[in-house]
Amino acid sequence: MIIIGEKINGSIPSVGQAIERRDAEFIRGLAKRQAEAGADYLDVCAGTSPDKELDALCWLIDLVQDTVDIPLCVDSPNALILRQVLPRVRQNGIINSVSGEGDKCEVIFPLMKGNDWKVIALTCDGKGISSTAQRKLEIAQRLIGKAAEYGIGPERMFIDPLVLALSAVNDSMLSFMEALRQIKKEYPTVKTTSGLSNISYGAPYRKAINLNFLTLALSAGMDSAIIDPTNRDAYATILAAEALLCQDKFMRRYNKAYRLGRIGPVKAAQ
Ligand code: THG
Repeated sequence: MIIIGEKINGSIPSVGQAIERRDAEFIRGLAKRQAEAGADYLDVCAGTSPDKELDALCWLIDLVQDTVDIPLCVDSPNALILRQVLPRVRQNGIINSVSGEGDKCEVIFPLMKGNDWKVIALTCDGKGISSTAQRKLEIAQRLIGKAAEYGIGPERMFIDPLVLALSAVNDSMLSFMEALRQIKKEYPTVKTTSGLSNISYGAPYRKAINLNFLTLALSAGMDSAIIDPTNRDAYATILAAEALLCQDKFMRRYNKAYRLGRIGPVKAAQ
């Protein structure tokens, strides 16, 4: 599982405040802890009002890449902002995101020519968020087709089938899983991803929903997740599910994570 660390996101209140007062040490701490916990990419999202976003995102990008050596997943709802910040990113990572909405693809895909930047593509368009597996697949097909026109292969794309809240849509998980299966069947080299919090929105004891979401999504072919890698339960759930699904030969990674103290009970300080 490719882990995208979610913590550097201004929509988390404590992080939003740290960004507002340009508290570099706070953000550096988030970057270091997520890197140590095993993140493959770090999501960076300013989550501020549009007039402040460009400055805040530039500050975050410079700071995080001066602190850790792992690639970024640059997250903005605004394709024009993504285009403006990309030149200052030193290590090619993931652009988060494009979708079938407006001219996002036309702004982003040309930036991916002749390099190995990857992109997250959300399965929504001008008609809104797709709720059936069929619609999710159709939008994915359209986005993958459009990327191909710019010479971008499916192996550089992470499809995010946008899971809806279970409290609002009864079969949300089933259509999400069905979409994952169909997308992976049609495009074996494409990657799939998702955030973790939408599924449990509006439900009590969200942790139980979130952790089971991870297991079920992994079994349906999800390759990546945008999560908090310092959340030991989430990390252990991923490693356990991978071992159970025969994606971890001789449980090597599970055992190693335990030995390193990344999963399992926290040992008391000596
Ligand atoms: N898809 C894509 N990008 C995304 C999302 C997605 N970017 C933003 C979001 N969804 C993913 N990022 C977050 C960041 C923080 C939280 C949820 C989603 C969050 N964090 C709590 C906190 O830090 O306090 C709880 C963390 C925990 O569970 O341990 O709520 O869906 N492409």
